[in-house]
Amino acid sequence: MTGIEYDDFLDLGYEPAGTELVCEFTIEPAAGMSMEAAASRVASESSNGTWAALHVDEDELTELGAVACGIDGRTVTVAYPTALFEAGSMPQILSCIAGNILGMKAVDSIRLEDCDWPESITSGFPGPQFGPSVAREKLDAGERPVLATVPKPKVGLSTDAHARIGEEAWRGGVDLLKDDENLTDQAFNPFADRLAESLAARDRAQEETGERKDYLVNVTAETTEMLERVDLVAEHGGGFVMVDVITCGWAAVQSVRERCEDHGLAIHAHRAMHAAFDRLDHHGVSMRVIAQIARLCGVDHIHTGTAGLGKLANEDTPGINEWLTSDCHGLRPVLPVASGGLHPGVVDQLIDALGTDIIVQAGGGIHGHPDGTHAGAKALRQSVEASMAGTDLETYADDHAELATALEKWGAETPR
Ligand code: CAP
Ligand code: MG
Repeated sequence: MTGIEYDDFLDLGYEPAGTELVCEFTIEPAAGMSMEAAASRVASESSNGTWAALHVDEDELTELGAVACGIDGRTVTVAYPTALFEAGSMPQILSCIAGNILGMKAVDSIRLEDCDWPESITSGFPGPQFGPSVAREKLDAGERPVLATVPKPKVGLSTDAHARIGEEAWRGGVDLLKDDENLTDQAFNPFADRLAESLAARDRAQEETGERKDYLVNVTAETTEMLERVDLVAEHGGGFVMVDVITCGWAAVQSVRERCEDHGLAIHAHRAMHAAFDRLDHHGVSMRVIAQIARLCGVDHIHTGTAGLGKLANEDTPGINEWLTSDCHGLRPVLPVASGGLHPGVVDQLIDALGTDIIVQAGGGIHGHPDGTHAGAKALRQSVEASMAGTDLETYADDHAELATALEKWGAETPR
């Protein structure tokens, strides 16, 4: 017989094996609870332990206990054996490392900050099909950032208006039209009509500009329905789909990834609801971990923020983008998306902060242009051309009226 109790899950001298998933947590122990005691409870409750001492026949038990192997201030490091996890199942992994422990009384707060994923786990996941290569394989962006726009207002436009705005933006120099996160299949703009009309507009814009264009159509829905929408996108000659990955859930994302492999479709991940997990710096799940999960599950693009330049709160965009494009046991990289309150006047700062291997999405920053969508798209494209040429925006605006108008309206700041 072997006993299992909380203390068994703490070993500060333990060196994690290369095959183990190593997670970093920030914890605030409850009153009267030491860091060690809290750490052992985190390791126990997120693997195979519980509050009562257990006595089990070794012959009937596979040893799966995690080990709290490091404490540094309020940071706790926990190592998990691969056998604890079902290969290729993100929901099961998260039910361990981000499950009950986030609600334990033993801690006043706990945040999953980072994970070091071993190959024994990443090999069970497909990773992205394309990643940053979409810029050259599916579009003609070359070395510059890919430009995207969401028609605004975000919902309520008719299908005709949506497609018309898309065509004006594409003709103005944008590469990708993108649905908003809350636009799916509503009566005012049904999915199938929107798909067909927008792709027809895309084809006209491609004809006129000589550049490849595409559409990030939002397929978010109940999973079976979502897979049918993916098939419809392929049938209509689309090259991309968009999914609200947090609200759909990772199981659904994994199903979409499989279906997109069949059709060669790239996946744009919108992260609506991420702030419920990562907004507080002492509780929840960090955006860094959410981005890691998304890469393993196989999205090609994911929103990671604007390095503080936009309208939304973000954490550590440069650090997250670096992880998304660094080696991870051979998984393809992910193309980061900067979005939220962006306009031509901040593009130079954005590229300084995040580089050019990004998607720049501007909704209000294009459709709010005083001369309308087409001029707004041209202004955004001009701001990128200026940055790529190393010319400051003001100087470039001397010969580019659309950019000049945008700078006059918005300057180099994003209003809150
Ligand atoms: C941006 C946006 C995006 C956010 C998402 C919006 O519109 O369409 O959903 O950027 O946030 O609805 O606000 P604007 P994040 O370009 O008009 O601001 O990228 O941080 O996930
Ligand atoms: Mg949006």
